[in-house]
Amino acid sequence: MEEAREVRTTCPYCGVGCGVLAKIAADGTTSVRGDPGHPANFGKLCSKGTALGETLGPEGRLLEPEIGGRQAGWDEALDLVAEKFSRAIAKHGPDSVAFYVSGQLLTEDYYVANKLMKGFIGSANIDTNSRLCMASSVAGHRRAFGEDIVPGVYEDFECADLIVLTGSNTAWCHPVLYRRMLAARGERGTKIVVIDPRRTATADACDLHLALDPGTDVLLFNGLLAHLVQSGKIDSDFIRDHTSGFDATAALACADAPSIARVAKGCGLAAADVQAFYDLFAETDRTLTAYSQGVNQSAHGTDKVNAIINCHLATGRIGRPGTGPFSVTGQPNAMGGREVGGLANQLAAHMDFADEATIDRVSRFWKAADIARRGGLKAVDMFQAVADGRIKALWVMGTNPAVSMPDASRVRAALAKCDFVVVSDVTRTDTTRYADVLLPAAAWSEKDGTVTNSERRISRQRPFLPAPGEARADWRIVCDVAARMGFGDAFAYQAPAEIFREHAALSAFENSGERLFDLGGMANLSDEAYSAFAPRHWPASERGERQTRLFGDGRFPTPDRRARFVPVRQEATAFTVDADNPLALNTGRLRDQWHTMTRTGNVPRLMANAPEPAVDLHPADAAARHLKDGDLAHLSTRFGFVRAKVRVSEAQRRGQAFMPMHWSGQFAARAAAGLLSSPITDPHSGQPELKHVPVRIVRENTGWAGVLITRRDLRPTGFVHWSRHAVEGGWVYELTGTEPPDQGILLARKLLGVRQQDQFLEYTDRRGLAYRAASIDDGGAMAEALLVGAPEQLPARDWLVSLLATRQPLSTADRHALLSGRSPVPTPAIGRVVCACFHVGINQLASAVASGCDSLEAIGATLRAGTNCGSCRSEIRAIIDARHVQAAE
Ligand SMILES: Nc1nc2c(c(=O)[nH]1)N[C@H]1C(S)=C(S)[C@@H](COP(=O)(O)OP(=O)(O)OC[C@H]3O[C@@H](n4cnc5c(=O)[nH]c(N)nc54)[C@H](O)[C@@H]3O)O[C@H]1N2
Ligand SMILES: Nc1nc2c(c(=O)[nH]1)N[C@H]1C(S)=C(S)[C@@H](COP(=O)(O)OP(=O)(O)OC[C@H]3O[C@@H](n4cnc5c(=O)[nH]c(N)nc54)[C@H](O)[C@@H]3O)O[C@H]1N2
Ligand code: SF4
Ligand SMILES: [Mo]
Repeated sequence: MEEAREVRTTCPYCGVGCGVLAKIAADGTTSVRGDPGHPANFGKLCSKGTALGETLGPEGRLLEPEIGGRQAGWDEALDLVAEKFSRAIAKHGPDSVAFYVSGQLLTEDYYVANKLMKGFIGSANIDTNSRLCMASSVAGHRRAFGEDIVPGVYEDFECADLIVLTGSNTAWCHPVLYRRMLAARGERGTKIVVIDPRRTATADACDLHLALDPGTDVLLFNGLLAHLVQSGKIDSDFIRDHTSGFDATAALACADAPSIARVAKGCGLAAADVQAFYDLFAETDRTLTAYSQGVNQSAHGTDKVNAIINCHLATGRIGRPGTGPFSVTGQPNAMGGREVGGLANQLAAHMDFADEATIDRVSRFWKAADIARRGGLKAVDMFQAVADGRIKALWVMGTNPAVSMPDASRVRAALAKCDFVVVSDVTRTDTTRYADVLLPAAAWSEKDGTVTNSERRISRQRPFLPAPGEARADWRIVCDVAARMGFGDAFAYQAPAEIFREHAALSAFENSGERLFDLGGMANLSDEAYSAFAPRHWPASERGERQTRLFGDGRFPTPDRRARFVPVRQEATAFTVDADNPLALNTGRLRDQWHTMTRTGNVPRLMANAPEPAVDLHPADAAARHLKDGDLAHLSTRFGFVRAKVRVSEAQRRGQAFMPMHWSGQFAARAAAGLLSSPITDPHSGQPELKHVPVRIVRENTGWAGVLITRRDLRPTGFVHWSRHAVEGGWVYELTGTEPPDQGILLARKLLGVRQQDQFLEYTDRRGLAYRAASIDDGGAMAEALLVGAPEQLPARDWLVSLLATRQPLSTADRHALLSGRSPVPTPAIGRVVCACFHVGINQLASAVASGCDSLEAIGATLRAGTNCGSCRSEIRAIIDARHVQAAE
């Protein structure tokens, strides 16, 4: 038998980039834990990272290439891809083809895809889902610093005295970094200000929450700059010695935001709160401003970024411990993608198309005769070009644009129309439906390469399982196609280490310090050293300079070495609410889900906290629409419509709604936020305004509700609304319709898969308004149950789940109970799961609080809830606080 072994790798989810130890036991079972030696997380993992071990099974994986839906061998599939791309290029030119790639590819995958498109196909039509994610930060950095640089490191969160989190739900989206800042706050009393229209879990634990009106960040930060100028809190020496453009920028800020009263009015905030924020900022030297999609995903995201950076430059708070603007990156390798030049307007290794000498440099390095000479199409424009037939062949890798692109119905129509679509993925998705050729990619546990996290730290992802079936690494697939297109010499890599060395060498090529992105010191890394590679920051140049925090010397990678102030003014969001679409729809993330749920959606404990697609509404907005918690709503914007359940929430401001971005057609009938989102983009970055679109929300008058619990993996059709969530041993399908109940019953019954040998129990009430059925397998255990009736008649899902999970023969009492639709002994349901790590429900927490647990520590000691990743701690605290309020009343 094999020995147990433990492999050091990196989490494939967010940009925190936590180290993971994957253990393969002697019997072949795998488990994961945080890597105590990794400097991003020191052993901690969040709920998603903790559940990685549950995403490794072969279920649902693509195992073989497919051509037009039939299985094919690799040679046939690769030949066809190469032929179709070559033919389109020969006939219509290089700009008739495109790659749409992902910040979840490894640097080595990304490097070869970029090299193939820009260097050898000769078009810059390679763009990435980072366009929807980090493009505004990239553009803002380049305007201010001359290069796409995040100056800070994670320790800055620990040695800051004030952390401003704007447009970032850090508690849910970068949980381990959030825990690090809270731990440090416990020691040094760091103040935290959260700027977010919603009262998020992040806002729950802050000192000051500014629930600004959507899209008004520029005004708020212009007001801050004006306040700093007016109160003499600027660092004149720093401005004089290290920056340019201050006067014009300050003048515009003062004109845009002449007084705190004007800012407060324009942002929808209380003047006292604005004043408090400005005073805190003005008085605190060690101030860090971290931002994410509330800033980037905006029609003015680049201006938002520069408005923030302006305030840091004005106070000289950059490049020193605990200071600086800090763009927290989303995907595990958003940074790596930016480094290789995977955005259509970049060329490679932080070089762009601005001058011939640069293009010539990259061309000589790659020995590429036909290098692209100008930028290519950015994501939204790329899909437009697919729609209008300019792009004849498209290759999508590691992203799910049919769900995640704004105006997703148009994107779907474009994919359907495109002559030739290739999709590389690990599983079937809404996008793979449009694939002419489907290529099975190796997944996280099988992949070998590097990723860069938010703090410019490169870590290794190492394989610890063999790829199932015929799945192959993305870099190899790209190289195999390149070879078939006639570029074999330039893509003759045998291993990712070779690609990494070349990438490092390119970053150092003819670079005597003009480009800070320099990995020259790693250009000669041996295979052994690559294999053993420990996490490290860049730059890491050949000259041996090792820097962690950047810009400490006050020198910036602009031609005059000065940072640039960028004058910006507040502009309106692309669309404003009106009588037709009276609410502002905001979209974003949930704690336990990752994007389009292709991995996290299959893990029961990650589905438990928010099992159904829902839209959050302020109580008054819900009441005005006669909507209560759990009702089905119809949401429509000028781009499309979806349906989702209503969640009434005090965390929403009036007039605003929030919908998670996660639900695809694999998990619900029609609940993808992308169908509603606006494709209007920022003029500088091309990033769409995913955080704001006017929406109309009305009640859907449902006639019936049903729940199907089953071992089978189904995609229901014909229902007005359905959604499903993974549970122990199978799936729960929530069904709803607008038909009368008897028709609903007929429709729902079609889902029942009764095998001959199964026993089948069935009950219809006299009036035909309720229906219950269960099928019992050969061993007497419940294989499936369907219950239809009025929503309040349906039993607690926990009970049904426990019946499915046991796989034990059903007792007579259980059978009766199933037919009567009521649990036999009313077992106290644990309720909605709050702590995903230890599966602790809200009812358990409430009763623990009622019986005296009045602190997080006491809850942790009793139920373990909140003691692992900690991302549920704010919710637990809210339950404790609610009890205190009750007690006081
Ligand atoms: N659990 C989980 N974590 C993730 C991911 C995931 O899918 N799930 N994805 C990863 C990725 S790729 C990314 S990009 C990051 C995203 O991480 P975040 O940006 O933190 O997450 P979001 O929920 O998209 O949006 C953040 C907040 O912006 C707020 N916001 C909306 N409009 C405005 C505005 O006009 N101004 C301001 N100041 N705020 C506004 C929203 O209310 C929301 O709370 O998360 C990463 N981490
Ligand atoms: N409305 C709205 N839309 C949004 C956002 C929002 O906030 N609101 N956020 C945007 C942001 S910031 C982002 S980053 C995007 C994310 O959107 P997507 O990138 O579309 O989301 P994922 O579900 O992460 O898609 C990754 C795909 O790659 C597959 N995959 C996983 N590993 C591998 C691999 O190793 N190789 C290959 N070839 N495939 C792999 C997965 O199965 C999955 O299908 O969504 C954007 N869209
Ligand atoms: S915070 Fe969570 S999702 Fe992000 S890298 Fe760490 S474990 Fe993975
Ligand atoms: Mo992202």
